[in-house]
Amino acid sequence: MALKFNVFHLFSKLKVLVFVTLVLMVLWTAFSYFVDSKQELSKTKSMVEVFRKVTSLMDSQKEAKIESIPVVNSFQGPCPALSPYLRGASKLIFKPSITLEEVQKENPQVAQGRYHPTECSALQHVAILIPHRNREKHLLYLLEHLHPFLQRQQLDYGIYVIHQAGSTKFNRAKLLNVGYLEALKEANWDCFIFHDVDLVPENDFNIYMCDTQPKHLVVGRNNTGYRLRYRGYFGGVTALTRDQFSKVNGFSNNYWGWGAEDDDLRIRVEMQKMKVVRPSADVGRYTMIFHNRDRGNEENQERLKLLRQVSRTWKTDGLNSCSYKLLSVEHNPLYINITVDFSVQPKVS
Ligand code: UD2
Ligand code: MN
Repeated sequence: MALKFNVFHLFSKLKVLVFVTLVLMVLWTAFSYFVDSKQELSKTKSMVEVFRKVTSLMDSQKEAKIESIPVVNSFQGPCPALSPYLRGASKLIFKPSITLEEVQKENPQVAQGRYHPTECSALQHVAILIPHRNREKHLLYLLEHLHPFLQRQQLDYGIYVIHQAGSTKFNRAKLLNVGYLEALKEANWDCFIFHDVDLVPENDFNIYMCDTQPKHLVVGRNNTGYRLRYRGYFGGVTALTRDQFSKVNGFSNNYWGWGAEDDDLRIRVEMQKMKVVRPSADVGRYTMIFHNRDRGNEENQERLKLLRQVSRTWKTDGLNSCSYKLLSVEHNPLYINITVDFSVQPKVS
């Protein structure tokens, strides 16, 4: 009888124990769920915080871009030596019906003629200088192709069109000197590309950056069978750093009309013991949009005489003697337009 009672007593104790354990387990599960969700909540909160910070940073960058381009993102690394967006050779198509508005739409990231990559800091700040008068269609074709081309190269760039007003003899070289001097007033450009309005690059591996030596980018063009015209040829498109160009005192200002101003620059370069470099023939290819000789740019009869004098004249004829009457500087969406008048001497103040 006593044994029976003991067993019964033990059994009821065990039941209480099981019950208590069960209650404890339920409580523990509820407690840990509560703690977990609290942690999840704080995790989500911090993610939202990071996202908010990043977007506000991006917004402030956007604002900075509009106010004072270029912005060099100190927290970003430099762009790679070779852009991943390059495509190589391409067949160029020139649509006669193209409009400036269409080109603008295709280049939404270009503002006031300038662009810089947002994914990395560009290796060079490059000013493209285009001498111009009365070649609006050519300018449109060039802008259409050059903007995407330069963006694929991940460059921080600005396009300057230097427009000669009036109908006095055209002076390509002096316009380019003006472009250099005026562009440096608004940004600290590393590299200058002196670019004919009618030459369109065919291969984006032809990098629009400066080298340790002055660079001639036009190895060949369609209308000369893509061959170098002659040894020492330095026309069409050239790239010189700010220092290389200032070392030779820029172009001569005295070549009025067509011819030889490019040879003059080559002589200046060689006199400074610099050596012209070029891209390979398969890369340095251009299409020249067909044109006849312009009125006001007739062959310069003085050119050979001038060429013989370079060693005597280069020090006093160039950037340091380039005087001009600046008519306007307009910041258009796709390019900066500088208009100058060479027919009058500027007032000396
Ligand atoms: C060659 C050279 C060029 C220059 C010139 C002699 C090449 C590919 N180009 O060009 O760099 O040395 O001989 O001066 O070898 N322009 C106007 N409006 C005018 C006249 C000229 O905008 O009324 C500008 C325009 O940017 C043009 C450049 O000057 O591309 C050169 O003139 P060009 O195209 O008539 O001379 P071209 O093709 O013989
Ligand atoms: Mn031409």
